[in-house]
Amino acid sequence: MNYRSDSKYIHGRQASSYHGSLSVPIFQTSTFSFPEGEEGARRFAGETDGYIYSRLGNPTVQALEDRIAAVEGGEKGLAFASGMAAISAVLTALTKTGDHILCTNGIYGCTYGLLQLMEEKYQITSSFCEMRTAEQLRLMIQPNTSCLFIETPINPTMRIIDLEMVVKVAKEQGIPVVVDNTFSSPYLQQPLMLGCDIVVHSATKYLCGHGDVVGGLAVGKEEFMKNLAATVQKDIGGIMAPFDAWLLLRGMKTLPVRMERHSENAEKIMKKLKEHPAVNAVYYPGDENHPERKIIQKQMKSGGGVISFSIKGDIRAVMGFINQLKLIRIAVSLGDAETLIQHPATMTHSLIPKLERDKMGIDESLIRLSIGLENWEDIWEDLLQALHILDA
Ligand code: LCS
Repeated sequence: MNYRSDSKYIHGRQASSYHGSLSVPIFQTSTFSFPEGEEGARRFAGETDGYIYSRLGNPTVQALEDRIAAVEGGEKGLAFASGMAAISAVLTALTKTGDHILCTNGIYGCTYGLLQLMEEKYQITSSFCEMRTAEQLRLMIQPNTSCLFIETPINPTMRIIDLEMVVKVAKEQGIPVVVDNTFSSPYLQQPLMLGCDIVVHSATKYLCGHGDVVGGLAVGKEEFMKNLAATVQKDIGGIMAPFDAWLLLRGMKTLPVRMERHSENAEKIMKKLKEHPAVNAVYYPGDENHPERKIIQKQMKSGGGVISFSIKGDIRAVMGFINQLKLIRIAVSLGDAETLIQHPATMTHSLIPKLERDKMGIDESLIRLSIGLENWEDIWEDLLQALHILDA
């Protein structure tokens, strides 16, 4: 059945056939017994299908892998222990010593850390590009560039990259495009449908939605993903546990309704923040004055739940402000039912040297807010009472 997109979050490709169980059962098992030795040998040789050992595959995890592939519009999904496990597996599969990775000018702090590690250990270099125009992108591609790594919206500056433009340039040169789709979720943006090659997710965020799982997902072409599963994933082993896969299957059923509410709430809060005298600037894809508004209208369904903003004042003012919040929790991560606030320069992106951070547009006055599912007026009232201390 070719379901409409919202239904795919609930009814994925693999209908549960386990005694009619509505939810996919949790196969909490490390291994699978073979009916006879010869069958074990056949499974290892890849001659017959069937599970062997949960690092190589597990029915609950596979149901999630099928579900994410269906909602991203890709051929095959794979689940990992974390978003970083997914990103490191994909980048390991795409590179060899001496290669180069070209990234957006702004990536999550630990992705930056991974790129540093790859350079130190395997001489795989990386550089950052604004990617505002095709010409700019072409100039930054080197003969040894083995992939493009794109965050859009970029964490935490909320700048947007034109995926259609990136795909056009990448195809001219035969370079695969990897998109970290964490901030949008497949509900707001589907990079594979725009011609990108691989999508990665920190499933910890919107896909889970309830702040109770750390997980990662990747989706791409069948051949590439099968090869990745049989090599990097199998041998490095950063796999997802069956219970986490079950929680993610559950969380994803409500992703479309949650994303609608996150976006609605965020749009209202964005407008209020923009009017407040203690706020310097607001960065949100749902803002009609966002510098990449045209691209947003082309590739995103709505602005999503993350707003970044800067306040008037130094780091002491920032800390004073966030310490004053009551409903809003000071925590990294995003995409949860609870509204969360964090300070990128000293938290999620503190690993990036200050000079680089400045180039990415992350200064000390920047604050990132992940708008939750509460009543928006409660969120705003909390922000407002804390912003008052800046006026004082
Ligand atoms: N990609 C993006 C865009 C992220 O924001 C994160 C985590 C990751 C990948 C890594 O995923 P994980 O391994 O944590 O599942 N971002 C975080 C953040 O902004 N606050 O806390 C974690």
